[in-house]
Amino acid sequence: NLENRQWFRDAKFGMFIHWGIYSMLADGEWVLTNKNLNEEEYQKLADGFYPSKFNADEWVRTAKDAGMKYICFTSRHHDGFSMFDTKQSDYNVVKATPFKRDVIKELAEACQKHGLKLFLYYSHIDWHRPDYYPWGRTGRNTGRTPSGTWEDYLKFMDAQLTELLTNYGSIGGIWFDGWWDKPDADWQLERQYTLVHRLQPGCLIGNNHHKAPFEGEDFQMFERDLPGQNKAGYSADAEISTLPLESCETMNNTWGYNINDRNFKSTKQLIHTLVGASGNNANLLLNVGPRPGGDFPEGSVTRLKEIGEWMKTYGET
Ligand code: FUL
Repeated sequence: NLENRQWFRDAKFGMFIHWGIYSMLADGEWVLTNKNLNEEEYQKLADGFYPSKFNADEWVRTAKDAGMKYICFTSRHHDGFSMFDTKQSDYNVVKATPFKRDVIKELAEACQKHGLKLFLYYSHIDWHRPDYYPWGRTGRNTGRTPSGTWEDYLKFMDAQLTELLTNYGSIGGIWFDGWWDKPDADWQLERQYTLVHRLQPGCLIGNNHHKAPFEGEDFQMFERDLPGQNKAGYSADAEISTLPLESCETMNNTWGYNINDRNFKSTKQLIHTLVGASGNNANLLLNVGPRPGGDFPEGSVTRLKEIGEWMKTYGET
């Protein structure tokens, strides 16, 4: 574990990937709640998910060529749709879509082949399950009727984490997110963290809660800010810990693919952010929101290429 923490510190640069059935609506990963959509209708998006251009090898090579050492992929975002083969719910990419391919399996193989580590974003929030109840601050209006218990929900997450940490070889880390939706809920994070570390002692744990880390976490992340800053407004209570640090950023404004979001930062600005993170002892996890068809938007591709050129000259290997 200490060894992996050191690996993480040295890695410096990774690729965040937000991709799910929300990508089809091309309006960011929060579209279900931001646009007050009917959740039952939203589920039907899965029927049309057939990303003919998805090529895990190409994604991973693109990251590697940009000088990145790891990838962090959304295994399940707040909409509750699993991008992997899970027995815990049929609402997943293999069962519910005509694509039927296990995206995480393909990514894990490609990462293995190219020597990058695979991290998995895992949402604590779920806007789909009726046992994610009482509803948190977000996702209240999706039209669900509550059923089941909080204990059921915790068990569901434990079972999914067990699958993720058993079926895909070595996982670099779990990037938890969403605790802040229900700060007063009994999350039993200690139990969850113990499970993760029991299954894969080397798997690093981070939790995007915008505070000092909890017991059991291995790295601390800062959403859209460098450690110590609070420009984005998430990190007011974030004390910098002695753990390895990571800052995550988008290239334009949204994480998930957004057809209207042309507000790309320049390559120069992005390199500046990377250098700034490094100077603050933090990694940069730079986001790409692939299109529904599975390819990266041009804006991202050109910037990644240019960053790669810069890394060849100035980045450490
Ligand atoms: C946030 C999420 O709510 C966003 O959708 C995104 O995944 C970002 C990295 O973390 O907390």
